Amino acid sequence: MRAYYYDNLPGDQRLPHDYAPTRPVAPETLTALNVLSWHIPIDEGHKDAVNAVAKERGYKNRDTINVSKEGMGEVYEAKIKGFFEEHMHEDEEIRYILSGSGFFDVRETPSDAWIRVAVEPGDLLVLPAGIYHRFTLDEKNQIKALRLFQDEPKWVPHNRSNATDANVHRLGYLREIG
Ligand code: KMT
Ligand code: NI
Repeated sequence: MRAYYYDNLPGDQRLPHDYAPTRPVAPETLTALNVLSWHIPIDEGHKDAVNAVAKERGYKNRDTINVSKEGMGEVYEAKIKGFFEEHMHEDEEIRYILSGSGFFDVRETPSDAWIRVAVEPGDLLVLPAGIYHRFTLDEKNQIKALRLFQDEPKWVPHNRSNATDANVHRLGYLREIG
């Protein structure tokens, strides 16, 4: 998956928002933020490979999410808006992309810059609990992803505020990345 600094220019969130020339983000930069990723090509073996990662990391439950007008119906516009509000979760956000594409934006610490991660089929992305992030579809307007959970999914997005800055999971995250 490709990662680069977001240009912060106003305009459609679904556009790449890449600087010209692009400002690439090295894999080590994401690792230092505890953002983990794998690429497991969608082929005959991908289910076994995803299951192996799930087993190793203790992800016991899963479902699929289809983010598209067809997949979400009436809640589509509201969901799209909600996904793009800067937020954190008290648990990891784990996605394995089955089809389509989109952008996860994660906040770099301490710069507070947005890093845009372009995901495509076969990408498995783990956002750690406590990281500030958001999601948008790209211009293709469709993504299908497997959502993996450790136990009971804790989906609640906590939009960034003074309260989330003091959240124990947020503070734990900052401690972990040093
Ligand atoms: C989320 O929590 O932001 C999402 O589930 C986005 C869609 S998954 C590709
Ligand atoms: Ni989220």
